[in-house]
Amino acid sequence: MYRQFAGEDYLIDAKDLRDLLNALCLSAYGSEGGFSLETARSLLAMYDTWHLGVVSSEEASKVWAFVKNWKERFDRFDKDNSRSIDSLELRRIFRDSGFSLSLASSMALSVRYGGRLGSIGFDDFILLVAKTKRCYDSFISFQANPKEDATVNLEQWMEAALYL
Ligand SMILES: [Ca+2]
Repeated sequence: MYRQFAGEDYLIDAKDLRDLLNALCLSAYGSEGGFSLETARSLLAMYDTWHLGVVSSEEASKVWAFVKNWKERFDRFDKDNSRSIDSLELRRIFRDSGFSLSLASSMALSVRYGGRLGSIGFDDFILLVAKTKRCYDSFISFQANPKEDATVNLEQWMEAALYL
């Protein structure tokens, strides 16, 4: 299926990735993921180290593994079966994944992606975890030593933050 969506150049851009992930969700879960182009862009950015706007089939399969992993958490922590994640469920998900997120950060994410009611649907959920992971990984890449603050100049910060 990856080849089919990659086209003749064997590379997968954000639009290809969106269509591929929706098709994979349909085949795995019986319903499309409802992924937006913006979510596909952020998923692609996680593996697009050199900012080329494309990923390989192998990288696309890693994106799919990432989506499956977080879909499992989304389903498991959506205790009220609302098909959406509220701020409390979001904090539990991050805690379960071993990713410590401050109360202020998780509240900001809830409002940013879930509106005033903090109700986050699946597509926005995947978008926010992709951006959060990329944001975290960017910081790590600027750290000289683990557990220390990172040193980053304005140009590096802008490039990293604008490609989340
Ligand atoms: Ca819920």
